[in-house]
Amino acid sequence: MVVTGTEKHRWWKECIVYQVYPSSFLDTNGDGWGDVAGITSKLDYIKDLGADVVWLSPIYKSPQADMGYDVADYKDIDPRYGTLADVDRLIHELHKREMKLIMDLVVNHTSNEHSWFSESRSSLDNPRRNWYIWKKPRYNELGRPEPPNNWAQLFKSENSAWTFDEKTGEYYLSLFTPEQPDLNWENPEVREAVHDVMHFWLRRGVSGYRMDVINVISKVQSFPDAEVVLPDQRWQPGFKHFANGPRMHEFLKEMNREVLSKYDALTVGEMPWVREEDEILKAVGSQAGELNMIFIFDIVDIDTVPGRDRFSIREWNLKDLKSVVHKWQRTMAERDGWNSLFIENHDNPRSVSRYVDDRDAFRERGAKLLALMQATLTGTLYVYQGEELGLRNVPTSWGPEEYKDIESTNFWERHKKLHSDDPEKLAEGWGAICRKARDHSRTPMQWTSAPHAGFTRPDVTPWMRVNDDYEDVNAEKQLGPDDPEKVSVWRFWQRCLAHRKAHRDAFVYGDFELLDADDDKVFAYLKTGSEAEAERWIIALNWTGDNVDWEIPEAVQMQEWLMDTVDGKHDLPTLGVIELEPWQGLLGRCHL
Ligand code: ISL
Ligand code: CA
Repeated sequence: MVVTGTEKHRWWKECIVYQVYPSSFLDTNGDGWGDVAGITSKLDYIKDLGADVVWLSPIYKSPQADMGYDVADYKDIDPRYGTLADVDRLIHELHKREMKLIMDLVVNHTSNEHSWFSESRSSLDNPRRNWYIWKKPRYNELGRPEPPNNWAQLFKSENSAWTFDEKTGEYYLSLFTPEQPDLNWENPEVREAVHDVMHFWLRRGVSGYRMDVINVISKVQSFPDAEVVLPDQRWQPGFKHFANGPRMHEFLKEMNREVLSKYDALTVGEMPWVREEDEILKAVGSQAGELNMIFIFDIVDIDTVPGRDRFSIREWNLKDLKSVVHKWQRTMAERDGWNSLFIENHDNPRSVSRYVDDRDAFRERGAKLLALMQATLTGTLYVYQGEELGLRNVPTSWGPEEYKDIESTNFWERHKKLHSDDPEKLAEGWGAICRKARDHSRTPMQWTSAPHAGFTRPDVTPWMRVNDDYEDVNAEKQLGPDDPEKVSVWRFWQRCLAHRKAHRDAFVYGDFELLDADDDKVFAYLKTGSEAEAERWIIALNWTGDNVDWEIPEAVQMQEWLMDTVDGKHDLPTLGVIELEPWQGLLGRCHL
């Protein structure tokens, strides 16, 4: 059953969201950091691609312990990115282009340099003491103070998730890093302060929020010890006691009632560490009164060992991917929910390196294959900066000093300590960083073949090194004249997005039918609209580097093939077997 009626057509379902990672987008004042003015100067680039909403990773005042996901003032902009006036100008320029801005709402925690936390930690009886989660120590047999439970810190698992504060002799909860103290959402004053921040930006012209780890705002209040699942470690993953906790839905409903219901806003909640359908539908069901949609991690966690951290490696195959896509395309349709579609963001390696083959011979076809899949699935589509160019991971030749992300540096420091005498184990850990570090998607955007890819001035050193392939892989090269014999990744993305919009009934809203779930080489599916003159489309993706014979299902009445990840014109059969080239993806129109 596909969602029908007035609920069906909403702007936040049909829009294409382009995620900008501000520090790496474009530096216009020569300090080596991307800035808001740089984003404003590139709005036509984003608009011409076919995107209509820009999601900014945090630009608020921040000491940058976690690249701005540690906010020190929710109502002001960090000077490295510019000023509030720059944001007002960005909003104005977006609106002029009938585009919208959504901000990154990071309210599970603040920076330890936020004035709220400075006050809270100043004394046991400070009025803001209860804005954060403070606990008395437990004492061990030697009478030494210890953290109140055994939860591991998410970005440094050899440490406790609790940080001891000498001044008041108590611990505060800091799930991610000590510089990111968790707010106490049990306290209505905290929730009110968050609602006030949300109103502030919505009144300023922002059109919604991506909500950072919004599913960990409610913790089990007894703060119990986590089950020991890593016997060789002192601290244990505590997800069971804070992911989708007891009052999360209550807090989200209150947020919707107090703020979001007063605006026509796009809301997408980031919900790592949750898999259960029922739990997810409680947040995104159209009648839930919570969020429009969430980021589900089944695709970006496909190569991670369940329950382990990002640097654990699980080998995956095409059938895994097909079943995940099938599951959520069907579930959201049948249970009146709504999907977000993404396979790349600032927390993940580049999709062309992760899911297809980024070697020169195949990089462009692979990137186009990923574009064709995403642009034809039901849900709201998110494109991450550089994904539209087919940017790849940094080369394995780069040394550890090029990796800037706290999660990568913490992991590598620990891995070296644990395995410095075991070259094989050491190499395994380094291999995990080369495959999955968040840094891969944080290198500066590649605009031109000029020094630093035109991200900053030639005489300036960017905060992070530009990928070595920028002379070949950059926007300027891909925006050249439209050559049917050599369609760039950017051009192909532009066509996919135009097609998605022109046929939204089938692509944005349509019914998904998987063809041949057991085929481990070709990912083929049908998309069918539900309106009058509904259309049916077939998508066939050769997810291998080999030639593969693929038979068009008899039941499918082909009309014509319209898009092809392989350049040039081919008279492809509309009946029987097609020999698909490596990474060849096709989009065809069928009779109903
Ligand atoms: O990198 C991860 C842990 O392996 C991701 O799971 C990530 O930490 C998680 O999805 C939460 O991400 C969000 O919150 C973090 C911040 O570092 C990420 O950049 C943000 O997207 C803490 O604010
Ligand atoms: Ca700058």
